[in-house]
Amino acid sequence: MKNPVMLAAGILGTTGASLKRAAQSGAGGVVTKSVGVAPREGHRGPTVVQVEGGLLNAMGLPNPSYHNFQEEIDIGREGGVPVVASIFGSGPEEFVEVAEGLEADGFELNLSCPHAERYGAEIGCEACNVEEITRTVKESVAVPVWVKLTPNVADIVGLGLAAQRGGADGVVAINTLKAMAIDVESGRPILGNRFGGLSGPAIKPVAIRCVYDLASALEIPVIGVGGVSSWQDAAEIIMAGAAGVQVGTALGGVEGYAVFRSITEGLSSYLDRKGMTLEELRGLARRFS
Ligand code: RRO
Repeated sequence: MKNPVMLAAGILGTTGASLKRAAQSGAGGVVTKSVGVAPREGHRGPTVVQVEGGLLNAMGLPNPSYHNFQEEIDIGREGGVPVVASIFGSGPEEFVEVAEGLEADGFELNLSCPHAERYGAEIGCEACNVEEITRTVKESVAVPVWVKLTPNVADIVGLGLAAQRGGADGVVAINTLKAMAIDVESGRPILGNRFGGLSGPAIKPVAIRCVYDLASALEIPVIGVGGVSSWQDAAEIIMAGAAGVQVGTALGGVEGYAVFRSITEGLSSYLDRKGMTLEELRGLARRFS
């Protein structure tokens, strides 16, 4: 990639036009919305609510299925940066079916959505599933395979090590934190699904800690995601050990797509000012153990 700042899965990754626009706005790579074997409408609404420090979502994996998605990837590729397809399934067979059915520059295995029955974190919280699914997909495709991990476990490093044993080329940390909001007038859970995933600034310290722990234990690259909205946030997650950074919820902020340029330009001015390379910045905080 020409720079380490990518569009995270799930935000604006449903259409080729928005993938392409993220690329043209300065993203070094883009990740699609997760796609599976069959079309899904997702959970009933409300599916997103703004809360203090971020967003709570329970979209419920809405997607048109891989059968109807190649064109979006192809349009996204016109942006001139790698397009990584985020994919999900209920087990190794479904993951392989989707991966073999799509042509992308890489795959990100969603083993971490916090609120979808039979998918995501329901299977991805067990290290044996992470290892088996990673290995099976790796054996079926020739492009890089990343595994997106859930922070909603006691031991995210155990999951990262399982992905590494399965042959992953990298892990992506973190998906959203399982969370809930209740309307105080009615007492009703706000999200249609009741529970959802928290993203945005509130989860950044959790992401920093997960990346730090993973980068200390793994030999494969860790891609950091969670509450990154400025070049300072990007620098912080790289100092924790991230080899790349993904930006999601911040795309809904005032800057919109311009956030990619402000992060990449801010980061390179910072590196110039410090007389450092990205490589030298990576994992800097781990020296202070
Ligand atoms: O679609 C979703 O509701 C969703 C997914 Br696939 C995910 O990985 N993480 C998330 O917070 N929401």
